[in-house]
This record gives sequence, structure tokens and C-alpha cells, in this order.
Amino acid sequence: DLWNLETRKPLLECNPLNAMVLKYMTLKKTNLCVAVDETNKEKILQTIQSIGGYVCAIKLHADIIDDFDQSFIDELTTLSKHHQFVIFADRKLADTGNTVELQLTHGSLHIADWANVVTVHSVPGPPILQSVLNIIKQNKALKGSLLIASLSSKGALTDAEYSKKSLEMANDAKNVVSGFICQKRPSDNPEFLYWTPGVNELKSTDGLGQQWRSIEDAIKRDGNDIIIVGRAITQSQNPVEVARDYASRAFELWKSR
Ligand code: UP6
Repeated sequence: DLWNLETRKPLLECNPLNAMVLKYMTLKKTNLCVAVDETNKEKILQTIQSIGGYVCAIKLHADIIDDFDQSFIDELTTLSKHHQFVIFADRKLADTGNTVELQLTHGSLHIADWANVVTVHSVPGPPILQSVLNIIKQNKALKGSLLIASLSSKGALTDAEYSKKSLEMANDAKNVVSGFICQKRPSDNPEFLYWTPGVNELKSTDGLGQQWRSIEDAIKRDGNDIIIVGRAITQSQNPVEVARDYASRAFELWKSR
């Protein structure tokens, strides 16, 4: 059974980013990634400080942080080492190769210097992955990328054909692509990790097109490995307890699959 963790582990560990993710997942018994979509660095750091023990990754949208600066990066990096999680920049890159290289290394965000993994849209085609690889080779914090096979928003244009083509792109670039952002696992290839947003146990939509489903559907029915959870945790009454609960439920479901 290729989905058995012990059988699958050596396959995943060939990829430097997945080796890191898997180490934290098995050590901390969690396949939870929390999306901390706050706009103030102190608030973000406080949230990470409190839930950091229950996650394998922390996902950020750096471009929504009002006071993003080097001290934020330094504290984030310290927290990631202390709590042992991967730093995930959800930049959703989608441009021509040269521009993508500049977006990863320059500007006020210079993502490749602090993020271990970044999201990439497949819409520009294979050259985008070559550019991400060029930056990964520079030995910065960035170790891998997740290709967006499908989006969770209502009416997304990422249909089955799009997901299939994204998979073909990833198969030709396994040294760059560690896995996917997807709703349903687009492949049975156990060498990739499948990360899924759109998870909330209490609500099914936010009124702005987001589509949420349960942890069980995300992992068992849809075949994903890692759940990405935002507001269900960060806007709950007790983020620490909810994070602990989501992490333990998701991990049990993943192990038993
Ligand atoms: N995200 C999605 N759906 C996608 C891709 N990315 O929701 O298809 C991201 C959002 C947000 C997080 O940008 O940061 O995942 C989900 O947060 P939520 O649980 O609060 O909706």
C-alpha cells in the first residue's frame, strides 16, 4: 500500500521540502497547516506563538501585512525553529519567468529569503517552474513549491482538465514541485504531498465565494494529506484548543487512510 506512511516515507523524503514537512508531521503528529491571515505583525506572531506546537506549517500572505519588515522575518524564523514548522508564503505566483524570479528575490517581501515553500499557479506553463528552480538553487530559505491544481472558490476555472495539465507540469519538474494545492487529490502519485484549503467544521461558506468542507471529507473522501485551515481556527473563541483538536482529528484520519 503506497499510501501507508512507512512505505511512502522514502519516496517523500527524496524531496528536500517534503523531507522537512514529513519530519515535523511525524515528530509532532500533525498534518495541520494554519493560514494566519492577520494584517499586523504582532498579532501574527502572537497567534503563531500560541498554536505553533500543533502545526507542521504556517501559511502567510505577506502582502497583507501592514508593517512587514526584517524584524518580523527574524521573529518568524526564530519561532519556526523553536516550534519546528515550515514557513509557507502563499504568493500564488502567476507571471513570466523573469518577473517571477524578481518577485521571489526582490521588493519589500523578497520571499525566497525567509519562506521555505511558495505557491505557484500553473497557468503560465512550464517556464514558471524553471524560474522557481533557478531561485531554489541559490540556497536561500526557499526549498520547494506547491503547484495550484485547483482552487476552493465557487466557480473556479480550475476544472479537471486544468488539474490534469498541472499534474503533467509537476511530473516533469519534481525537483521544484513538492506537491499540490488542490481540492481533490489530482493524482495517485505518493511522491507528492497534497495540501488542501477549504476546511471548516462549522461553516460551509463565508459569503465571499469560499467553499469549506469537513476535515473528514478533506482527508478521507478527497484524499489530501495536509489541511490548510484559516478562520475556523484564527477567528474561533479558543484558537489553541481548536488547533489542537483539528490537528489530532486530521492526523488520525490521515494515518488510518
Ligand atoms: N486558499 C484558499 N483556497 C484556495 C487556495 N488558497 O482558501 O484554493 C487560501 C486562502 C486563505 C486560506 O487565501 O489564506 O487558504 C484559507 O483560509 P480560510 O480557512 O480562512 O478560508
